Amino acid sequence: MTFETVATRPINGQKPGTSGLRKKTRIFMGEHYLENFIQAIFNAIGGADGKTFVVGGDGRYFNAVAIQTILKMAAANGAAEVIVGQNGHLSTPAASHLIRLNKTDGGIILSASHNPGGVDEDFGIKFNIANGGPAPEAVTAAMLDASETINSYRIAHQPDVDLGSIGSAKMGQMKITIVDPVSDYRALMETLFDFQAIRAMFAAGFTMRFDAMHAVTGPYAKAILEETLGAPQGTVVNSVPLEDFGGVHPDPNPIWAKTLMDLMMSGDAPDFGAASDGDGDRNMIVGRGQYVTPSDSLAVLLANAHLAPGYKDGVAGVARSMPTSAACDRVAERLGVECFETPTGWKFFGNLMDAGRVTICGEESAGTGSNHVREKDGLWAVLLWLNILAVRKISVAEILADHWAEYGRNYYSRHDYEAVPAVGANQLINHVIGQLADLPGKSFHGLTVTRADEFSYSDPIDGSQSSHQGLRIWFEGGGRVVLRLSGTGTEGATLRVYLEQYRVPGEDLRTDPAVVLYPLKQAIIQLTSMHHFIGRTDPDVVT
Ligand code: VG1
Ligand code: CO
Repeated sequence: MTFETVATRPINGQKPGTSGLRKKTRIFMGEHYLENFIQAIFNAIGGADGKTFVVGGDGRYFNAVAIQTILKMAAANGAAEVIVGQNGHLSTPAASHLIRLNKTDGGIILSASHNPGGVDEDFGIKFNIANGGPAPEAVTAAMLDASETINSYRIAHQPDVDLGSIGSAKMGQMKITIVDPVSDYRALMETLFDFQAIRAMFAAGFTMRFDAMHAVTGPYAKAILEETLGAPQGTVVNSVPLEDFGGVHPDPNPIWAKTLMDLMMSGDAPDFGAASDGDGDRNMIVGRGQYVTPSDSLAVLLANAHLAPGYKDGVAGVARSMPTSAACDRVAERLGVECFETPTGWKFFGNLMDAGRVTICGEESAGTGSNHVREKDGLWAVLLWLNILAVRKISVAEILADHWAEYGRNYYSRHDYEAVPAVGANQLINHVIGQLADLPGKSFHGLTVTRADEFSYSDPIDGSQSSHQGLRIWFEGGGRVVLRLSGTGTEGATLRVYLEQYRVPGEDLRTDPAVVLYPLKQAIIQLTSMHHFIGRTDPDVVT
C-alpha cells in the first residue's frame, strides 16, 4: 500500500464548538479542509498508531465521501482497526456504545446534528474519546492547536472500501470491520427496559407515532419499536435516512416537527408521539394533546426511572446543563441525590458519569441520557417513557399533571434569534455583562432583579475551569432568564434566551406558558436593549 505525506498549511477557524466542528458542507469539501482536521485529531491524541476507532455518521450529504477519506488517513497513520457502521451510518449514541463495547481508543462521528444537510447546508465532525463521550475541552483545545500548526497529513492511496455489506476488509495493515449499526444498540436497550411490558402495551392497542425526520434514527426506531416491540408497521414515519433530510431541519421541536405536533394536538392523535434529531441523540416527547418540555421530561424520567429494570436500584445523581430548568433539581432533592449544573454540551457530563456521581443527565434542548453510554440518546428517552407508560398505565398528560401537583411547575421556553449579525449579538452580551453587578434591585417591565451573574463551571472531578458559559438573571417571584450565544451554528450568531418561571403546587399550573412567561420576555427585551443591538425583539423559533 502506498502512503503519501501531503504538504498542507493551517486553515483558520477549525475550532470545535458546543459539539464538534460544524461548517458549511462546501467548506468541508474544500481543498485539505477535512484532511487537516482529521490529521489534527490524530495529532492531538498522540497519533493513531496501533489504535482502534469507531467511525460513522448521520448519513447527510458528504458523509459517504468523508468516511472514505477518514479510512485512508487512519490507515496511513497506522491505525490497527476501524469499526464502521454499514453504509457509514451510526447514530451518535450507537457510536458511543460501540466505542465502549469494543474498548476502542475513540471515535469519529460525522454529523451536524440538527443543522440541515446538503451541499449548500451544514456538515460536521466530532471526536469522542475512549469513554464514548465527546472530547472534553482539553482535547478540543489540543485539536485546535494541532490544526493551527499542521504542515502535512498522511493518506493512503487505495480504492474506496465497499461499506454496503457487513463483514471485514483490509486496507494495508489496517482492519476494517463493517457492523450492523442497530444490533448492538438494540441489545443494550433490551438490558435497560422491560421490553415485555412495552410489547404487551402495544399488543393491547397502545398507539404511537415516531417521526425519524429522514435522519439516522429511522432504522433504529423501526427495528426496535416495530420489529422488536410489536408497534404496528407505519408507527415510524420518515424512516429512510436521506442526505438532505427531505429538506427540513432534523430538529425535534414543535417548529420543525410540526406535522407530528399537529397530529398530536388533533382528534386523531395516537397515545404517544416522539421525534429525534439528525444524529439520533435528541428527542421530542409529546402526549395526546400534551407537549412535554425537555426540562420537564428530564424531571419526569428521573422521578420514574426506578420503574425500568436498568434503574430499579435508583440513580446516583443527576446533572443538567445550566439553561435547563430546575424541575429536575426538585426531584433530586426529594430522592436525596446530588444534582449538578454544568455548561451547555454533553462533554461536561462525562467526568461525572465516569466517576459514578450521576446516572441521568439532560439538557433543555431535548437531550436526555444516562450512563449506559456517554452521549445523549434520543431513543433511550423514548423507550424510558414507554416503559413508564407501560407500568403506570396512565396518559402522558396525567403523568405530567401528577408531577406538577407534586413538585410544582417550572414554566419554560427557549426563544432563538437566528442569523443575527455576530457583532450585534456580541455587543448585546457585553452590554449585559457590563451591567451585571448593578442589576440587583433594578426593575424591568415591572420585574425586579434579585441576582445576576456570568456562569462559570469548575469540574468537580478534574478541577478544569470553563468560564463565559452564559448569563443568568433571576427575578423576584421565582423567575430566571439565561442568555447565551449558540455554539453550533454556521452562519452569523444565534442568540438563545431561556425563560423560566416556577409556580408552587396549588397555584394554577395549567396556564399557557406563553402567558406566564410574557413578563420575563418583556423584561429581558428591555434589560438587553435587544432592539438596539440586533434590530428586533421577535424570536424565530420558540420551543
Ligand atoms: C445546542 C444545544 C445544546 C446541545 C448542542 C448539541 O448547542 O443548545 O444543548 O448540547 O446543541 O446538540 P448550542 O451551542 O447551539 O446552544 V446536537 O444534538 O446538535 O449534537
Ligand atoms: Co444531535
